[in-house]
Amino acid sequence: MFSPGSHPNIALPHPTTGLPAALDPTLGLRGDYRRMRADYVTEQDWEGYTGAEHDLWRQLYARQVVVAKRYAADAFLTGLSRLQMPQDRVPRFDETSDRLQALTGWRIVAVPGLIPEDAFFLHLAKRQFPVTVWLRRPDEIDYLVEPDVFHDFFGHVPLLTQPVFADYLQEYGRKGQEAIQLGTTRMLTRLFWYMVEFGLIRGSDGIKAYGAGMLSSATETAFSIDSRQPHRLKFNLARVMRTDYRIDSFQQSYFVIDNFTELFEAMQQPFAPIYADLHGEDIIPASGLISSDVVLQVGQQTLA
Ligand code: HBI
Ligand code: FE
Repeated sequence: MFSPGSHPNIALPHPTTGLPAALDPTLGLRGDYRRMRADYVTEQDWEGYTGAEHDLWRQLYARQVVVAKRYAADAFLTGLSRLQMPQDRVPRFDETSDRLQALTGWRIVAVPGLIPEDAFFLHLAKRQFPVTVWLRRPDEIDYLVEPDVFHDFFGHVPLLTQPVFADYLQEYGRKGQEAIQLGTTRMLTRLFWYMVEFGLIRGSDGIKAYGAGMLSSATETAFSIDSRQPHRLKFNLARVMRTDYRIDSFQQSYFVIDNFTELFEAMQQPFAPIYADLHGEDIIPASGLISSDVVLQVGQQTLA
């Protein structure tokens, strides 16, 4: 079972066809991929959302804002208020895009759902964040296998108001094409997983959550901060790049940054030498520890 709010990694080739999942019709991705441009951008069609969908957004927002107030990084909460994200209806992307653009130069682009990695990286490199247009069904309020508009919008967009994080994510996108050429996208994807979807940051009163995967989930945010089960380790770029992850349960390790500058600076170095160094190294299991780890909390790992 996927953790609520999180999403699977589409970089994994399909076991039988070898195609990336987003290109593999047998996987039956949700979303309408017929009316879009070559770069996967589509229309949001805001008028097409039903009253029931706006109501579901309201319920999701009300629940997550309580979680966020208690557990989210200040930058996330500041972003939420700066964007004036609607609480009682699905947001119109254009409205929020204009506010976001004024703050950090990022815009939101509407996409049908999961898109291939090369397209995803290209958007990030252009300071465009792809946001899925469809909303989960009411019976999926706690359980979701692909990112929807609530995960993408509520989870990801607030931090794009944070200038350093915004620059970090653009540089991440820029490094995507090189990774594809070098065949190292798995390493880059792990960085996205742990440091965009499930990142923790030290705050003035303890560790806080900033990752979109946890902050769009009703239950993983509290788990990531309060539970004694997962490891909490100091962020180290090469270490993250060789750490396996689970898409079907809560994380077994979380990486903690001191501030977004730390992340941005790690992103400024050339990655090719790091990929080369990591080439022969073993993948570390999601619950693993290695001698060079700076361990903030050893997890009991009773979930595993
Ligand atoms: N597409 N719409 C969408 N949203 C994502 O988060 C996403 C994607 N395609 C690829 C992808 N994520 C990942 O493989 C990242 O790790 C890069
Ligand atoms: Fe996401």
